[in-house]
Order: sequence, then structure tokens, then C-alpha cells
Amino acid sequence: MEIYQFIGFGKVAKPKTMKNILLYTLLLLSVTAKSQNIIWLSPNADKYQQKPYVSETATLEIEVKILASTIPKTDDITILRDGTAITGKNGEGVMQYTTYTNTVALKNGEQTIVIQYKDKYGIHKSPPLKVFYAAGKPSLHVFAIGTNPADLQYTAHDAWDFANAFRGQATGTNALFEKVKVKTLIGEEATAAAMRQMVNSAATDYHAGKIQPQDVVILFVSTHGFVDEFDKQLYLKGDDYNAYSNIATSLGYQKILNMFNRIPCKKLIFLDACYSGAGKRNSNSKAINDAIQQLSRTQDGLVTMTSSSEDQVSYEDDAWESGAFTEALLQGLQGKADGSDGSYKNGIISLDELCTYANATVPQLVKNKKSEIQIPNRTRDDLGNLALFAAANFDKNTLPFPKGNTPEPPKPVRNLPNMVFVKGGTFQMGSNEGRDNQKTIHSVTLDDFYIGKYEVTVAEFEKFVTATGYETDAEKDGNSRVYTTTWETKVGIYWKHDAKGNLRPRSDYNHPIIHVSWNDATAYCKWLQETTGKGYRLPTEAEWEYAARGGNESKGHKYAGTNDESSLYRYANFADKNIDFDWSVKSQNDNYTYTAPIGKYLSNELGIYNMSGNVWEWCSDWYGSDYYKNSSSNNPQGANSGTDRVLRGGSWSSMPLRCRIAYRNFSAPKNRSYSTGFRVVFP
Ligand SMILES: [Ca+2]
Ligand SMILES: [Ca+2]
Repeated sequence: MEIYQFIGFGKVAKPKTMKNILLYTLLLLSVTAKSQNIIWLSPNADKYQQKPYVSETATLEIEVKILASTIPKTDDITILRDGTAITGKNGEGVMQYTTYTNTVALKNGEQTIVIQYKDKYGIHKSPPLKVFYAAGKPSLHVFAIGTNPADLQYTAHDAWDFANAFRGQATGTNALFEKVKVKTLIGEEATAAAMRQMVNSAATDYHAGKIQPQDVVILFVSTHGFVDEFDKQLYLKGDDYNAYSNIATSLGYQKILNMFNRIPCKKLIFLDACYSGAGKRNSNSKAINDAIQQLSRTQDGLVTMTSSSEDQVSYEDDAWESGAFTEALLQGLQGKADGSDGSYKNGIISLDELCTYANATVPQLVKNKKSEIQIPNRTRDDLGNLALFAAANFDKNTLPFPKGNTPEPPKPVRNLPNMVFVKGGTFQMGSNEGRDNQKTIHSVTLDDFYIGKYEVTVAEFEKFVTATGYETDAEKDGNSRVYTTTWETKVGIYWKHDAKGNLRPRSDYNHPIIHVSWNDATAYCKWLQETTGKGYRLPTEAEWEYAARGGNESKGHKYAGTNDESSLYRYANFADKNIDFDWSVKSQNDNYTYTAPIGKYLSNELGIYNMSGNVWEWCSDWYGSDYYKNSSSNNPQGANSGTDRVLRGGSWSSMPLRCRIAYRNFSAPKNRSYSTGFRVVFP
């Protein structure tokens, strides 16, 4: 057995089984065959081949294992720093069996350490170890990304507030950092391309010397995330995210790690990777956390903290004016985290203290407001005692939240569609003008109902899609109908696009939803039903016409709100002088070429908007061209069967004739276009 001690496997149990004896023999043969080896034990040079090991102190404890055919002597060992032999700080070092330890004095900056061992066979060198040491304080680099999804209020604010809280950390007597540099991407500027560029800039800044190895880099990201079904990777959605090019419009978490792996700093990632639902964030947090845990563990000097743990949802609330996670982090930095991990209070918040405080506080906040469970999660604790923040230098309001980046996300997403009460009654449905399908004026009696004051907006529809993951017919089939200079079916167009097929800016989410089929409109109503317990549905054709006529306050107008075709521009968005159709009315200007935001024109007698024009509106009925001849008089529901559903009211592309209240249009239930939308009724 002595032979094993001789080559120095002192820390390994002696072989007791045949299998182990065989392994030992193979190892021995391999050592002998390759002659001598010097292996770094500490620091582990394998981990630092490309980037330097960053020493916090001016001296470095080293430990190597020397595999040799004879017992090494300390005299035979030399420490080379940048090729020059130096003596160890404590003299000649210690040789214990095959393990050699010593303490090396470091120069300022980067240097290469090599351990050399000389025997009768020659000189043997360890792999080089790059070491970086900097006297003085590190600098802090904060990168903060906050997109502005319509279903969440505070993601952009969170990123802004978190980043700016650090601005004061380089000032005053207790400043922890030499410099603090803050970069933010907020709201619309946080496109996927800009996010990638920001992450890349950390690596380029490092190679340009703007970020030093001893520095601390913090990345804070607050946005929706998803785990791709094909590559199982976590992606963080850009503000320009669209489902058709979901990867291209997102930032891969793996991409962040790849870039961060190139820089040897201490890297902290705070991730609020929201997933869905108003006021809720990542509802598939298990998949997200699994992806983060798996990836981050392999990265050096990197801690990732997420806003919630497995199978939990992250929340935000008006009372905090932020997500629970950011609220707790900011409270912690302001001083509440000091001593939270059991250490004494010293005014300095360490990473451990901040994480401990967030872990204790987020569940409380969420339990109090939402009666739900949310516990933040972190990948590992090897940077735990990193001093992060001097509480006295908390600086939340150095800069106001940027204007022009939609600081207040569209409010309607929080609200249900605005509804107008329509008192039931009896009216004369149909008209003797126009096509035959409108003729046979007949008496119809309706019960009371409520109808949408406006057409359903893009923001309202997005709320539904975000909550349910619903795919519209346009998305399933991969196209919709748009108007460019001609009418055309265009690939890749769906509810996020405008009538020309361009992606709508978020500021246009107050326009009516278009590119939705009857099926889509019905699915939206069903979701509203399930969410509210109220009987949301599409209006019947009779309800639509009665409401458009002004119900029991009707003045008998031809168009919703007016009988005067020459003043239609005040009541409706139709084919006016702004668009060049053969049938455009060049004498009128309604100010909009395509769709107009809801509520832009005058309402009808009941205070309902855009019943004439803007977008065609789906009704629940099957279309029957001669239905009026044998319609039931009491709450008629339309034809018993058919191939098309009813569309009413005309649109931005219609001549006045088609914007008349009595005008009947129709299309197949899965058809959708630049001009088809809807509004809802209940019960
Ligand atoms: Ca118009
Ligand atoms: Ca309309």
C-alpha cells in the first residue's frame, strides 16, 4: 500500500475492492507514463483558463498537487510570477505528501502564476494561472431592463427604481464602490434587439477595460418570460415581442449567461420573469426556475435571484406601486435588510441579507394583499457575503421616471369593457332602402341588456390572450386580410397588427381590435364570462340594431347618432377624404385613414360610440338573407343555421351606405380582416 502514499493519493481511501485496485493501478500507470504532473487545487486553474482569477486580497493562497516518481522537496519547487521566480511570502512553502501550499504576493493588475518543479527528469510546469488583483474599491455596473406589457402596470417602473436606487453608492464616506454606472432600457426602448445589445455591451465594456475584473455587475430584468417548447430554454420577451417570431423578439437567458461567462466579475441577476395575468407574473415559474437553476449552477461567480419559486405566481399591486419582489428589494436596500441574516447591523446590506429579507418579506406582502404564496428563489449562495449597498446612500429618486415611455400602461386592460344599459322595448327592425336583405320591416321586442360603450380594444383583447394563451384564427392560419395599396391576404398578420399589416405601437392599443374572426370574438366573450361570472356574449343582430338606433330614446336616425350624411364625419370613421377609394367621400374629413381610437367621434342617443363605422362588428346570429320575413318577434336569435355570421355597422373602409344602421353584412365564422372587430353585451 505504501506505493499509493508515495504517489500521493493520501486523501483517497485505500482500495479495498478489486475494482478500486484496478482503478488505482490504471491511475498509477497513467502518472508514470506521462511522467510528472502539477495540478492546481486552489485556485482551480481549470475554471479560470480564459479569464483571470480575481483576488480580493494582495496575497493569494495557492495549493497544487505534484504527481511525481520521487517524493518532492520544497527546494525543488519555484513560484514564477510573470516568468520571474519569486519566493513565497511565508518562505518556502509547505510540502505535505504531494500537496504543496504557499502564499504568493500579488502585483496590482493582471499576472500569471506558474508553479515549477525540478527533478532528475527535468523541469515540470503547472498550467499558467491568470490572477487579477486591484488595490482600491471595485466599481458597480447596473443594467436594468423593464418592458411594459399591457397586462402589468409596474414592470418598467420596477427596473427603473431598482437601478436608480444604486446611484448613490459611490458617494459619501461609506461608499462601497469606486464608481456606479447605471444603464437602463425602459418600456418601448426595451426591444429584444436593444436587450441583446445591452447584454453584449457588458462584455465589450469588459474587454475595453471599462469593467474591471474586481467589479460587480448587476442585471435586473422585469418582463414576461417563456420556456420554448422546442429547445426548453428560457426566453425573456422584448417590448416588441410578437408570437410569430417569438425567439427573435426575445432575449435568451442562455445568451445572458454566455456573455456573462466571458467576464470574471461578480455577477448578480435579479429576474422578475413574469408570465401572465393582470397583477400576476410568472404562472409557469416552475419551468422558468428549473431552467435558471440548471443553467446558472454551471456559471462561475454568478447568482440569480428570481421573484418566485416553483409553481408560484409573482404579484404586483397598486398599494406597492411595484411587483412584490421589487418592493421587498427596495425596502431591504433602504436598510430593513440590515442584519436580517443574523449578522450584526452595520449599515451595509450584503447579498445574503438582501436575499434573506426578500425571502421573508415577499411572502408576507403577497399573503396580506392576495392571500397567495410567493417565495423568491436563488440559485446559490457563494457570493453571499458580498457587500452590496450602504443603506444610508439609498437613492431612489435621483432621476424621474422617463416621460414618453408610457409610464402609465393602458388602463383599460385592468378594466372590463365599459358597458351602457339598454332598456328593453319594441322597435321596427329593417329598412325599405338598400338591399333586399334589409327589407320587410318587422316589429321586434327585446329584454333589457347592457352593450359595450365602445368596440373591444386591442388592449382588452390582449388581456384575454395573455391570460389564456389563446391563438386567433389569423394566427392558426398564418394570415389575415390587409389593405396596403390594394386588398391582399398577408402572411403573419394577426391581432397585434393594424389595417395595413404593421405591428401596432402600444400607444395604439386603444384602437378597436381587428383581424379577429367570429370564433375569436366568441372565445373572448366566453373568457369574460368565466372571469366575471357575468353572461358576456356577442349581441344578437336585433340587439345591435336596437342599440344603434338609440333604444327607447331613438330619434330614428339612419346612422348611429345622425340622420345627416354630410355630417357623418362627426359621428363615424368611414371612407372619407383620407383614403383613396373609388367610393371615398372626398368632401368629408373624419381625420383617420384606417382605424381610429375608440370614442373619437360623437355618440348616439344612448351614449354608445362607433356603432356606425370604424370596424365591422360581429353579431351572434347565423346570417339568413330572408330571415326578416319569418323572424321571431321576441328576442330573435337569427337563422337556425347557416354558413355566415352577421357583421354590422360598416368600417373605416366603408362608404356611408354601408355604415347605415340597417345595413346587413356577413362573413364565414373564421374569416378575419383589417376591418372586422366586435363589441360585447350581457347578460
Ligand atoms: Ca376615415
Ligand atoms: Ca363600429
